Amino acid sequence: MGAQKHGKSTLAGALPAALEAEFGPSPDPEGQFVTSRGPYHLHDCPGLDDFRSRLAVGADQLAGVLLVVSAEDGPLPETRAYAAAAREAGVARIAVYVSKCDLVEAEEIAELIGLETCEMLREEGYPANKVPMMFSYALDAARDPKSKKGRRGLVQLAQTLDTPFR
Ligand SMILES: Nc1nc2c(ncn2[C@@H]2O[C@H](COP(=O)(O)OP(=O)(O)OP(=O)(O)O)[C@@H](O)[C@H]2O)c(=O)[nH]1
Ligand SMILES: [Mg+2]
Repeated sequence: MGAQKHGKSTLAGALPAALEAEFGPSPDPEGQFVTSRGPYHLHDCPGLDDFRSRLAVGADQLAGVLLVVSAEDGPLPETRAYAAAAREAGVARIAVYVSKCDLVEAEEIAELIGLETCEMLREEGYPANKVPMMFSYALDAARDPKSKKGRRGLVQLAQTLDTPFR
């Protein structure tokens, strides 16, 4: 989940092939990707309404939520609205993925965006010091899943998902 155009679909599209290159083939190519721990099902929420209706059907069925925040724009009011909806529905596991890190001049800028997002999550009631942050850009991996550079951030993401982060 995350604000419009922050890179959710690019990430969702790049993950399966990049992780297949790292961990082997996915058992089900439809929305599934596989890590060293096993298969995951990923749902790319196209908007806040879709996310809310998914939460209404069963927030307890969600293993967790990945909040995508563009390093260029930072957390927007829309980003906060997603976080508030997740918190209200009782989603405990949340991780921050700072996308489009290739568009900012220095790593520190992306880090600040990550911290700003965690601060926003804290305001929404999440234990910010326990929220994992990841920094990457999915575009390279989307273009070429075999590109090691593009893959690095996505493999880090998979490893984070494999760790109980709360
Ligand atoms: N430079 C760069 N551009 C990116 C990256 N990820 C996504 N983009 C670009 O950002 C734009 C939006 O990306 P999407 O993946 O469609 O974003 P989204 O969050 O799914 O957008 P909506 O579904 O419309 O809300 C596209 O033009 C992507 O090519 C990235 O890591 N780096
Ligand atoms: Mg999209």
